[in-house]
Amino acid sequence: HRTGVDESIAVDESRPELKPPRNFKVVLINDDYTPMEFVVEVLETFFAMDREKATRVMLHVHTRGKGVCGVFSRDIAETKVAQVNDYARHHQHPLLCSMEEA
Ligand code: NFA
Repeated sequence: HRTGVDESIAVDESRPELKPPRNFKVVLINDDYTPMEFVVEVLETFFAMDREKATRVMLHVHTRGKGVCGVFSRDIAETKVAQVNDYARHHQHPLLCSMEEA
């Protein structure tokens, strides 16, 4: 017969505890040689910015030395960094992208 103990009460199952996923800022670094228009193109292409936002972020990087392109999971941030650095190298520009924990 029913005691009320075994049924109707959800007993929590033992599962390994997961650490919350960490987020990472993808950062663009200023240099003296990469054309401004190329940086705008990178921000539009890899970070889905419209021309106004891409221009604002490019000018921030240009005047402040670095700037955040977006915040992503570690995997996505690593992919963005590699894509931007490969693209810049392919076009023979010294533009550098890196990531830092958010
Ligand atoms: N400082 C570069 C120039 O004057 C433009 C630039 C902006 C480069 C943002 C890299 C990042 N041509």
